[in-house]
Amino acid sequence: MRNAYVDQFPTEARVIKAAFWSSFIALAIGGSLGLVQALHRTDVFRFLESPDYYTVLTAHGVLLAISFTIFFLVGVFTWAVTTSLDRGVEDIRFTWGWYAMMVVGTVLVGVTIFAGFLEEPPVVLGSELYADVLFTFYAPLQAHPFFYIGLVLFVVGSWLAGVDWFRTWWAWRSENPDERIPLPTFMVLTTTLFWYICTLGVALSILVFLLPWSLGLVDSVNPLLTRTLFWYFGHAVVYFWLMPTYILWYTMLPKFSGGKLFSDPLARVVFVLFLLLSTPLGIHHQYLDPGIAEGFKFIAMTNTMFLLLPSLLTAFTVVASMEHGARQRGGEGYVGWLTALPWRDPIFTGMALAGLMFAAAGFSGMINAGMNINYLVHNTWWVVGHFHLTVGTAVALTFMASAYWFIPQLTGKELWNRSVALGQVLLWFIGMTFMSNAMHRSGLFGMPRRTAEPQYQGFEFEPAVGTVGEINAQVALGAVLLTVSLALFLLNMVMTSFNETSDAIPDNTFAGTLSGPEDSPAILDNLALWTAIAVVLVIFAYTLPLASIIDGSGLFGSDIDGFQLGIETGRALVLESIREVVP
Ligand code: HAS
Ligand code: CU
Repeated sequence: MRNAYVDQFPTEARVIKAAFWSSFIALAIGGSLGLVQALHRTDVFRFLESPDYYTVLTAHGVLLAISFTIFFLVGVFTWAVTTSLDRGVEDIRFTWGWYAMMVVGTVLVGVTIFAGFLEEPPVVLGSELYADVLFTFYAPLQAHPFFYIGLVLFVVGSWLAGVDWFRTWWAWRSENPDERIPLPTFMVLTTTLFWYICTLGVALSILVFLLPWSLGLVDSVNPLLTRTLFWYFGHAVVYFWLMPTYILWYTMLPKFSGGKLFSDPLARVVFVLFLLLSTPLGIHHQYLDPGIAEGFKFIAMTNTMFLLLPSLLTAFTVVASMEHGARQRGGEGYVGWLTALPWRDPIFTGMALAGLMFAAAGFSGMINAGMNINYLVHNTWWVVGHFHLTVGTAVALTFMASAYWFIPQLTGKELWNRSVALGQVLLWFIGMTFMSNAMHRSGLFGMPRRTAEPQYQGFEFEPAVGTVGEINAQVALGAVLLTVSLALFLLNMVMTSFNETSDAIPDNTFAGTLSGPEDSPAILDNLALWTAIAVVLVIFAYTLPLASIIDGSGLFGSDIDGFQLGIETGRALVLESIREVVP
């Protein structure tokens, strides 16, 4: 008898499938735009006017970093909760409701951004419809109100999704009062809790400042305040993308490796640490911002270094679980076991390569996080290299690899072509190796990010090894390989949906554990306690910086010129110091 997800939960499977397809559409459009901009700024092939570059970059960032990731993860979370509690959602209409809200939000944001390509964007609500504010959308850049309204709908939709997962768990708990929270649900709930904490910042920023400002209700805003509120959310959001990846690495990858999860208690500790520390460190994105005292930046750096711990624990636990799998499959030796892993399986290989790249990404993250060394890499292509390894590979490649498992679970149809899938994940790994390596290298030599014309001010970027031409060629080559990989992924998804229903779909089960929940101290499941501590940490980390920003230039500030001047001066100083290093 078949025991795929769709057989257990046919109605939930439909919502999850819809969320996945929304995510794939965002991936298709956002990914294609990535190729356009890589070729444009490396000067390999240009068909855009340079101002349109920023519209493309905004669409690329928003569609991939916000829509692709979050649509996919709400699907993963719904699957994880319902499967591990073995019960459906409380009210499927509510589930469709939050999904629909997220779709309407995305469409509104998308239409607003894409209207920017028109010669004369239509005037709606008294202003031109466009939004080339990039995915970080803080002031002084301003978008059309629709952009902000769309974002609000999307975020509120995700909040309601959280309510849905909590309701399912509450219902389960009332019937199973003495049982431990199953690990996958525990992971979803802790993640949802920090998502609530961090999105408060962005909600405040949009509803109190950016939206009224773009509607013309207030004349000015305090750019540093909106930046700080954005980064209050903007670091935690990266862990919102990462946690579904970790859920898959902890609860599925050991099984795909042929083994069991090394430790359930350690996994719980990791997720508690993310709940505690994901938010009070956003200022590490603002080391170069004038107007925030060094001491606050130092606190953010310290918290960031502490937050390396759960990822290092993850590296240990997940690799130990893989090793256990390999040894079950007959693997031997200190490293020889690696060859016993199922490398022909695209699901396993995609996730393992994503993990491997994340190890490199962790190192570039540690460099970003150092206050002093950040001055060298901030606002350069290094950072872009960093996040293409993190969200662009650890997360995106894990999602794609897992889709090869999920789509059969959700449709009851077998994957169209496993060899194409294997080629696809390998191609992503190779393409990203070229692209991100070249980005990191050029970033070290001051190659700026977020510009269509990297050679501005006549500044020449000469890497220590190789030439700018060679770096550009590697980025362009990488981008082409990634695009081919993306096309192969989408092809496999589309063709799978045309397949016949099959009886050969594996059962919908999680990996077993070597050390299970019975070994976890009960206090780990005390969500109220951890949430309270998380809130206290946020209050400690943010009250004084926010108070001093408001004190310095007002709640609705008017000192935009001063802020711009600060940024310009900072940039000039950095360029000067780079010139000293690179004669
Ligand atoms: Fe970051 C900038 C610091 C992780 C995303 N980051 C960004 C931006 C993005 C981003 C999008 O401190 C740019 C934002 C913008 O537009 O300006 N980041 C860190 C640190 C970590 C980190 C310390 N980042 C992420 C993750 C992201 C992400 C995760 C997305 C998903 N990042 C920064 C800083 C900046 C920054 C500064 C600002 C830079 C600036 O100046 O603008 C850490 O969380 C990383 C910890 C990771 C590890 C690695 C552990 C290894 C594991 C692999 C296990 C292996 C397996 C497979 C499973 C310590 C878990 C083994 C395979 C076998 C075959 C055996
Ligand atoms: Cu960060």
